[in-house]
Amino acid sequence: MSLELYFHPLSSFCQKVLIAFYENDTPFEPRIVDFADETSSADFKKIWPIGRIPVLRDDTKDLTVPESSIIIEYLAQHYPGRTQLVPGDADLARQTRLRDRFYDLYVNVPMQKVVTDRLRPAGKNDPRGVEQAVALLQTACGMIDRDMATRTWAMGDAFSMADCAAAPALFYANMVTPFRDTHRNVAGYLGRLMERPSFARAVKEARPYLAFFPT
Ligand SMILES: N[C@@H](CCC(=O)N[C@@H](CS)C(=O)NCC(=O)O)C(=O)O
Repeated sequence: MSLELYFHPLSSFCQKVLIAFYENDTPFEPRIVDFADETSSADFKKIWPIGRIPVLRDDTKDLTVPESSIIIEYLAQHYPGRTQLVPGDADLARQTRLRDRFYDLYVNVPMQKVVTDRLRPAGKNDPRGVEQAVALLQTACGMIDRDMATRTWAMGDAFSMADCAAAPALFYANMVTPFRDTHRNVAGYLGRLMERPSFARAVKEARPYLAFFPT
């Protein structure tokens, strides 16, 4: 097997990449990284000292590819399939990347801020940071709600890398600050994402670990 994916099923950025793999039935060897396990964590940091998952290893090219968006770009370029994750048209590709960045930076990252704050030891919380993260999430949800009033997927009719980014980010954001009653179009979009077989599979695989998600 030439592709190895270092990941954890519960991680939102890893699910983003899993969706891309599942969209095109791209085979890979799963390598679960358990940060709670010292050996697993130390072994992973030998591959990517930054210590963030997901990371892809492509042995045929002797390449280590970190960062979820870069991994998806890599798959789109070297292992293309029926779902074109990044459009061939340069303008559409740029817009897809913008939406991918948007979901990562303004939904996924603030969602993680809220979640990881819940895991901090007593006295080490960052209430101001959490407040800012929730405000950013609200702003982002308002923008997505307007955008998704007329769209099926983030880029319109075609499923793309932007939807890979959106799915887990919105899934967990909805657990942190539910938007069913406040942002109907976002809720509708999340519903469609949940029904997409690639994301449904990623969520199913995460279920055994969801008990570790701090509520
Ligand atoms: N920009 C990175 C973010 C990856 C990221 O934050 N991964 C989280 C899991 S969802 C992680 O590895 N956290 C471990 C840590 O922060 O120690 C990407 O897009 O891949």
